[in-house]
Amino acid sequence: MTKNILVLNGPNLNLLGKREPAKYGSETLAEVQAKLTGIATELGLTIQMDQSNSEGTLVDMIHGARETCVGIVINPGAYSHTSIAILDALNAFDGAVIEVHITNIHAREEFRHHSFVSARANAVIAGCGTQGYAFALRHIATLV
Ligand code: CA2
Repeated sequence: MTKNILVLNGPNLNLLGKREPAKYGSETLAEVQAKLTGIATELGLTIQMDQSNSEGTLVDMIHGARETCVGIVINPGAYSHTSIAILDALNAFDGAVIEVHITNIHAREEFRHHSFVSARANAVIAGCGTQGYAFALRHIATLV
């Protein structure tokens, strides 16, 4: 069976490509998904891409991945800096986890410098723009 990867995006990332292009780039989430689907095919993987603005829904999606996915690429958005619930859900997931940030969170406000999710992540990619998702997918292919 093909290895499935959950690509999960947190709050406000539905606005990608529609607002603040100087900070987050001009690619929409749908365009990112189209690119990742092509790369996944090349790598012999499939992807499921989801986004939610709600912490509980993100937790539920991570729980769902326990049955269906061998890896998770996650940009938890602002919940990176606040959510122990998302960290706990990821700790209950057995596969590989890559954390992605479009911006370099370490070059931004101090409150963005710490991510709870990083304690669980196999790797963290920050500051590569939306290309970071592709880097994450290529790396997770080496882990799963
Ligand atoms: O750099 C990242 O990917 C972040 O996870 C993005 C979050 C931010 O809270 C994190 O500190 C770093 C914010 C996502 C907001 O996404 C938007 C995209 C386009 C327009 C407006 C917001």
